Amino acid sequence: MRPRASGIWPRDAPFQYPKGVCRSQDVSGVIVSLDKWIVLLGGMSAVAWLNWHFFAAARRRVSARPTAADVQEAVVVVRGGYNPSEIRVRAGHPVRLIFDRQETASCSEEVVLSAFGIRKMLPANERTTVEIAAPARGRYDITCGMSMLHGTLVVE
Ligand SMILES: [Cu+2]
Repeated sequence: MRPRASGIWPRDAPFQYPKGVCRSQDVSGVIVSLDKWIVLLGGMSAVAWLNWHFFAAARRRVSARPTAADVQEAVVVVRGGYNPSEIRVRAGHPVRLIFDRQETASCSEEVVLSAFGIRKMLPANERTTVEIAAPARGRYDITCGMSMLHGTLVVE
């Protein structure tokens, strides 16, 4: 029989773990925590992926390929921006930029390379070629007519 009224464990006291028992061994608690971790990690990777998709991927750069005629050619997809947004070419050699406009949004209907005096309409869902004879070294802006979309032609 249990000793009564010892004063150590009054009947009305709330339940307490005996000393020395680690509460983290409570299995149901661990399972709930794991669930929360999975949800949290899933959410975090979704956010990370979105950031990568919209920011890092949008900043992809590319070097123009020289063709047989020594023309450095690059295709730039125009859809909510310029992709790649940075095109690298060698100075002193002709450059051909092929703008592949895959949208009808009016913002991108015109492309401007002001440093070369180029301003050209890009018909929707068509490829439009812009040629630059022999650019000098430098970084040149590629923008839409309203200067909202931005790309860079890097000549080195
Ligand atoms: Cu625009």
